[in-house]
Amino acid sequence: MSRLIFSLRAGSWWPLSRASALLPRRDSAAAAPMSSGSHWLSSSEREQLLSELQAAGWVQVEDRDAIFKELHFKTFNQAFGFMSRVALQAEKMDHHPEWFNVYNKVQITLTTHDCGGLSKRDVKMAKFIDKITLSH
Ligand code: H2B
Repeated sequence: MSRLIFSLRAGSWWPLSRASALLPRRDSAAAAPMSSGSHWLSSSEREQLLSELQAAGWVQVEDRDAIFKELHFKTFNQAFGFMSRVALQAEKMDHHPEWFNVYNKVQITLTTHDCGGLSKRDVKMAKFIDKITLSH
């Protein structure tokens, strides 16, 4: 019985939420190149900021314009607590990491999808991540 209720409920909201999720996405995608344009890095900024990030343990991803860092925590709780803080910041910035977590390990890739490469937003997010992991 509970299975039937679940599937009826899922069936009633899922197609609707899919449909409404698609419309605003298309609108904001159209505006994205303009808003992300101001976040591009000049080549001198890029050189300077990348060397700072590399000194802090970020590495450049080989086959795409992105940076990567792997973090280890003592416990899953600490890893997940860290991810929660990053998630709140990501929502605030409207800039979301690509990440993978298993137990106490978190792998993070930062890149800006709207402009197909690294931007000031990735640098800001990387610095935020480094700031909150300093205490670990
Ligand atoms: N996150 C990342 N990493 N890159 C983006 O280009 C991006 C994002 N764009 N989060 C945002 C959301 C965009 O899709 C929304 C519509 O503002």
